[in-house]
Amino acid sequence: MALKTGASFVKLNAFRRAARAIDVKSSDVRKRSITNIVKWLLSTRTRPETAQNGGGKIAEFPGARAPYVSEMKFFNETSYEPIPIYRVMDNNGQIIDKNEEPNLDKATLINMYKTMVQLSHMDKILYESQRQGRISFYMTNYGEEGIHIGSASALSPKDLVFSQYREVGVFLYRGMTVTELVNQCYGNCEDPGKGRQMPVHYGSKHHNMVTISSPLGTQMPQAVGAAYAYKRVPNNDRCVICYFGDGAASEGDAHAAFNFAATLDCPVIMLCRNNGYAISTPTSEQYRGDGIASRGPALGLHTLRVDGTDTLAVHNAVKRARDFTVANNKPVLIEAMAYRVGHHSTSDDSSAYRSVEEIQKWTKDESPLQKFKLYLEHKGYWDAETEKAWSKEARDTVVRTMQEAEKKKKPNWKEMLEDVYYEMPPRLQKQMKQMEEHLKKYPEHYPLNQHESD
Ligand SMILES: Cc1ncc(C[n+]2csc(CCOP(=O)(O)OP(=O)(O)O)c2C)c(N)n1
Repeated sequence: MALKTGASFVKLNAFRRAARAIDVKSSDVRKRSITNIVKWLLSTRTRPETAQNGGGKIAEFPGARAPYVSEMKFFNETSYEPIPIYRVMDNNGQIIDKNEEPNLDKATLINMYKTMVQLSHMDKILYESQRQGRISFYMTNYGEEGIHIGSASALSPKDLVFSQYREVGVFLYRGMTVTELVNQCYGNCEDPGKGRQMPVHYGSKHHNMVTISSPLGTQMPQAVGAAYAYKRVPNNDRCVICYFGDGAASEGDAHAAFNFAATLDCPVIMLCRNNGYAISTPTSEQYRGDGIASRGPALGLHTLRVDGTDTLAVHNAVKRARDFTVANNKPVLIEAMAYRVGHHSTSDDSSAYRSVEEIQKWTKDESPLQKFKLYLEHKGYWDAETEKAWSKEARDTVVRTMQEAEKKKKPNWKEMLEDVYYEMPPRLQKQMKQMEEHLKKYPEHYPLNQHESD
């Protein structure tokens, strides 16, 4: 590769001339001369200015290898073409280029679509359950189902997932049940987190899904660190995928994660869900460059931008990224473009900062569910009858699960002080004792009958 550069061409010619001269020398002199020439050939970064390449000179500073120019020119976001958006289907679910249609069997395609529908029913019912005061908080995923299912279907179950909070479809596709997810939202005694986290902060060791952290960006350097650990395992065949939003990409941790991933050559897919908003901050106020994707090449990341409303395109992108990252131990950045159709969360009212027309524009033609359904219909795998039957079953599952979750007791209050230390330190034991006495004294103020007891 080094021989492609201008500096190396000059060296190569000089080497040829020297080699001809050496031919006529004694064997001792010849050996010394060859050693010196090889050393010189390998010393590519010793002088800033090294060679002539056409008319311009190539600078070889330790920090940059680039041509010298005498015309001053600043570079900005308009100096480059925008990174194009890869897609496979049009808005009617028709394949644009047959060569790009993924080779997925009927059962897999139907399972993908069913999971998307299940997810949207779960969103609808849990959102309403928060409005009715049954759970404390919820976040919907409308408009981003294609990113969840397209990516999850391209991964191996053994790959490790770090998510933000708006990727529950990935949990569903990897086999977490609606019951497990609803138990977490209700914080009941079957929630593995024992009710200590806010709703939607899922995690599952069994499914290789790291528990979600609220502070934005937390998962990003962690994901890179995990990928670095995988790379050190001989014959590694696993990768890490890290989901994050366009808002989270503005955190300092995002930059640290990208740079570590590139410089440490980590098998990690950094997947940005660019849904246009970070709560009320539109992307026009979030960044001035060409989205998140443009940061990839700048930092040495293999980068692709994909239509996140096209489930097949996301599938292809993540599959190719996975193959690449595992084979080469190099990170990939994928920016999946979509639109956050719902409010940010149950604590938000997006009508304060965007118009109904804007939302309609994205729900009308760009629904990932609709596009995928049309694709399945064209293939003869789905019709109005199957849609109706599955929609009912998916809805009933959530309603039934919610009713069961509600009846389950909350964890024993003592759990709030457990699980941090292997042996509870004296100060926590003291707090536990004080709380016990307090509850004995004022039982009428605490709904203890709703919690599990000792
Ligand atoms: C460090 C930190 N700062 C601020 C917040 C508050 N916060 C929660 S979600 C959010 C928006 C994140 O937007 P984005 O990453 O684009 O994801 P999206 O919600 O759009 O899926 C903000 C600012 C936080 N949780 N953590």
